[in-house]
Amino acid sequence: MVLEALIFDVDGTLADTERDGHRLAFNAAFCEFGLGWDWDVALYGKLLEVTGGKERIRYYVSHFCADFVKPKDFDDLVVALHKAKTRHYVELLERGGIPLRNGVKRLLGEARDAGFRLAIATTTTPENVTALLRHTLAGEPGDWFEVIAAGDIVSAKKPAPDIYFWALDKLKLDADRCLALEDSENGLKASVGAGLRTVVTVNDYTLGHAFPCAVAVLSDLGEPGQPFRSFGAEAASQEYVDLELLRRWHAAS
Ligand code: XBP
Ligand code: MG
Repeated sequence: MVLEALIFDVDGTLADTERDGHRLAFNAAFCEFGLGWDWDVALYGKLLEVTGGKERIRYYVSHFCADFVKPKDFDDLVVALHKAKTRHYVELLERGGIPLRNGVKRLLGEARDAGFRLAIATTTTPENVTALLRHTLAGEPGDWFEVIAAGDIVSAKKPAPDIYFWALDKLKLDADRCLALEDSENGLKASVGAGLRTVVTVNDYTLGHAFPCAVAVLSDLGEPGQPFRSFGAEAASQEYVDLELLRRWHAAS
């Protein structure tokens, strides 16, 4: 089957956004609301088990915040907190706070030039995706990505496959003509659950995750002179991921 489209996760895959991006924005929102909550780097790693910012706040309150007495309007508080968090996060991106990961810009350029169709499937809020892409790629996000599937457009977030099914539906493509790029166990469960062959590029938070069904597990996409490390038997002969390598992995799996 011919490979026609690449579907990218955002957080951890396009850019290392969690530790020094989302985490800081959550903390800034908690501070603004006078809550005295502080998510340090290690705690945030545990909280990442739950995808979605609003869902993560609720998980924190129920599992790590025994003393907190929920106000009657707790649901509204979560929504307001998350809105403030999104504002802080977008401001951080607008200050150029987070670059794309190694090899991402190169591969996106190569794919676009070759006429590949590009899509995004992410749990994060749409404004966050727009801000990241506007500040890291030339032009508008829509010049790069034909479909942007993000946030609450599906109610079941990753590891549920729904966001990938949504993207595939908009692309009007079968899963076997696409390849997904992910960074986490939850992300891989979602993409594989939608029938997608998936390449994983890990980061500090996801290095220890299990990736049983990935077609390749790599440190990053690599660049000429900055080779990726492979955590499987895949293509150690090549130092960076290009379309040719993706086609090969796609055909072999
Ligand atoms: C991303 C997430 C998101 C972000 C925060 O997961 O889990 O929750 O951390 O985004 P994935 P929001 O990379 O698997 O899509 O606060 O905007 O929800
Ligand atoms: Mg991710």
